[in-house]
Amino acid sequence: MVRAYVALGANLGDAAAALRQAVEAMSQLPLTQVRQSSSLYKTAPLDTDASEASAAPGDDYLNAVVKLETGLTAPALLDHLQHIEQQAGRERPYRNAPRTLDLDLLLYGSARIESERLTLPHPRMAQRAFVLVPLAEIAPELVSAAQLAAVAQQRIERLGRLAD
Ligand code: A4P
Ligand code: MG
Repeated sequence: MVRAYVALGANLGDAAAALRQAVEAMSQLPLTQVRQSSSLYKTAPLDTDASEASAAPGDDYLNAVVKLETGLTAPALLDHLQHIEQQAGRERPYRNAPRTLDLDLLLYGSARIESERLTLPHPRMAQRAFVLVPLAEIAPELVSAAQLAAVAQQRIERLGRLAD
């Protein structure tokens, strides 16, 4: 079994419900258990296309991070995460509407992968308070004080429990 961390994000529709459903869906994946979930956080939208993280227009996001134990390979886990995203996307009101759910694989054990469809660790996680703060909540040994200080200007507010 490998320990993996997944970042969840949504900023459309009932984002809290989308994140809770995603956790439930992950708990039902083959060979996989959800071991821990962070709190739910409300976060300022970031422009992730910019070379440095900067504010973007749009609604606030809800974000969280969960810890999984899985017997799936990393590519198989990514396939399943993308399938869960697609299921949530079926509620999209029109074609090409922004996605209601984003699931990013942050870490898969100590794997380092650079393939066309999967980069591990997630290449942009260190620039994002919406990843580092919830990750630090459930895995403080994985996030340094210096990393948190580097994203301290990004707005993030803890709302409460994500799941029971
Ligand atoms: N891919 C490669 N490595 C990975 C990985 N480790 N985990 C590939 C997941 N996917 C990985 O992802 C595009 C491709 O990345 C996939 O086909 C996969 O093969 P995507 O989710 O389809 O597309 P995307 O969402 O446009 O890209 P990405 O990088 O997930 O977007 P971002 O950068 O995550 O931006 N602001 C706040 N506050 N909170 C947010 O959650 N999210 C975004 C989305 C922007 N701003 C945000 C938030
Ligand atoms: Mg993504």
